[in-house]
Parts: sequence; structure tokens; C-alpha cells
Amino acid sequence: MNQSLFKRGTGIKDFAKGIKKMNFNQAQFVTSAVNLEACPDNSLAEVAFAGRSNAGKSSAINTITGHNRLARISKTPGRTQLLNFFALEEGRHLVDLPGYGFAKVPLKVKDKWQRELEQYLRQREALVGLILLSDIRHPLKEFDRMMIDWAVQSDLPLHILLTKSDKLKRGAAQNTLLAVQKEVATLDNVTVQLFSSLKNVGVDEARMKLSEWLSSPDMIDEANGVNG
Ligand SMILES: Nc1nc2c(ncn2[C@@H]2O[C@H](COP(=O)(O)OP(=O)(O)OP(=O)(O)O)[C@@H](O)[C@H]2O)c(=O)[nH]1
Ligand SMILES: [Mg+2]
Repeated sequence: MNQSLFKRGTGIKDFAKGIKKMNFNQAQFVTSAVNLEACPDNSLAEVAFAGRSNAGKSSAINTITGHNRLARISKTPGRTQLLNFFALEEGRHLVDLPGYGFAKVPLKVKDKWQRELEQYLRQREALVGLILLSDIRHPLKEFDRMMIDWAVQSDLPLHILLTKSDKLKRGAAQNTLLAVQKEVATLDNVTVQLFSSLKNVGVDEARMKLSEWLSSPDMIDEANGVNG
């Protein structure tokens, strides 16, 4: 029963396959796009960070890149209202998406945003994977589940970060991880891990997943020494 759990686990062995590790510390802000048309046109591969408002998307981008204030963090939910692009190197991006399900945004604005977001997710060719952030204290709410279903149907790999894991005791955090792992075990290309920006939990594991997705075939060859 648990076989698939092992199969889908990330591990050090992934780097043995010759995945090029991205240089996260070099991340730079590129642009804030209001819609799909405004997104950078030089993108070869990008990973988007999605999740409910306040889940910790911007914090995670800062932690993963080792920058304090690359992505803007706020105590007021709904802070991120544009598609914010960060380049790790030319043409390889992380994208900070606006949070969904934020109640205080006027309905009209919310609808518009939902549409822009949907258009980006459906039509963005450079998109190679989704990081779904979900607060460990109330994981996988309705919107999260919709996002997972959509990713599976669209053949887009999805990796869940159970964020703010520092808010739970170790045992409770592990139990939640196991429960969520069990829930997604039958889904192709859906993985889960614990994450805390505050305590630097799961940063290497998340970087590994991003490197795996963002390495295009030619970069993997390069890492394997195929091209010299
Ligand atoms: N304890 C704890 N708090 C965190 C962690 N990550 C983020 N937070 C806090 O959670 C709040 C929201 O964080 P953001 O990173 O702005 O969340 P977001 O998902 O980008 O929010 P929106 O842009 O509104 O969608 C902030 O007050 C952060 O300080 C964490 O790992 N642990
Ligand atoms: Mg944000």
C-alpha cells in the first residue's frame, strides 16, 4: 500500500541523475505582470507558487532564495496582487502568485483576479510545475483541492509545501504530513513536504524539487558532462 509513497519521495539520489542545481541565491526581481500578456517572453521554464492568501508564498520564495525582502510579505492578507517574476538565471523563473480565497478583496476585483490567474495557469507555456502552499494547521482546503485536481488533469507536476510547520509540535507536524501524503498517494506527480520559513525547515528539499523541474534537458546534459 505504501509502495507509491516511496516511489514519489524526493531524495538526494535525484541529484545523482545529473539534475543541475539552480543558483537560488542569485535570484533577482524581474517584473510584476498584471496579466498573461505582460509576463516575460524570454521564459524557458518557470515554477509558480500558488495557495490561499496568507499561506506563506512570498515568505517561502524569500527563504528558498536566501533573500529577506525579494518578495513582499505582509500581515495583511492579499498583499501579492500581481504575478511577480524572479529570475534564478536567464529564462528560469519563480513566480509569486496572488493568493486565492481572500475574503476582503471586493468581489469584482476577486473575479477579475481569478480570471487572470486561471488564464495564466491554463495558457502559460513555460510553466513546468506548481508549488502549492498550504498552512499546516488547516491543510488542503477546497481551493487547494481544486488546484490539485486541475494540475493532475493538466499533467502538471505539483509539490505541496505544508507551511508554518513551526506552529505545530514535531509529532503533530509529522502526522499531518503522513495524512496528506496518504491522501495524494494515488495521484501522479503530486508530492508533499514540511516547510517553515521561520525555522528553515525543508528548504533543501524544496530547492531540489525546483532544480529538478527547472533543469531543461540541455542543462541536465551539461550537468552530466555530455556537452563537455
Ligand atoms: N510562524 C510562521 N509564520 C510564517 C511563516 N511563513 C510566513 N509566515 C507569516 O505568515 C504571514 C503571511 O506570509 P506571506 O508570505 O506574506 O503569505 P502569502 O501567501 O504570500 O500571502 P498573500 O500575498 O497575501 O497571498 C506573514 O505574517 C508571515 O510572517 C512560517 O514559516 N512560520
Ligand atoms: Mg504574497
